[in-house]
Amino acid sequence: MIVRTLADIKASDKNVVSKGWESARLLLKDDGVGYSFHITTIYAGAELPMHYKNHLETVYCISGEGSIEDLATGEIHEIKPGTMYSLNNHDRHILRGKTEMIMACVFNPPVTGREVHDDTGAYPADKAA
Ligand code: 9YT
Repeated sequence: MIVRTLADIKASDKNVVSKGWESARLLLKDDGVGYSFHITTIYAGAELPMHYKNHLETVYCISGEGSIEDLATGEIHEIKPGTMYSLNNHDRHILRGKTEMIMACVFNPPVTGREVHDDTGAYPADKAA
């Protein structure tokens, strides 16, 4: 069994800080459960173009407000506490934080550690997978 606290992860090198967001990675590939689990903070005013072409990501909004734009359709979905979105088609999107948002995120395959987005908005494929 794995038991961890958000406070401990935030104080460790598993808390990754990037432009417009930071993410406490509570479960990673090495934990061996087949996915990674993160609590991500999207900063107020952040505008984040992303395209996880090597991963599937599902996100649940715990607090805050914002939106996600589906770049394939132009559709914009409001995000508020209780909203879930799943990028089941590796969807290209822009995530916008109207306020600070706290999001629970799952990645399949799991991220391995300290990934941040590349120029295309992706994390690299895990070569060892
Ligand atoms: C919600 C989202 O995609 N945020 C970007 C960071 C990502 N969730 C991560 O690496 O934890």
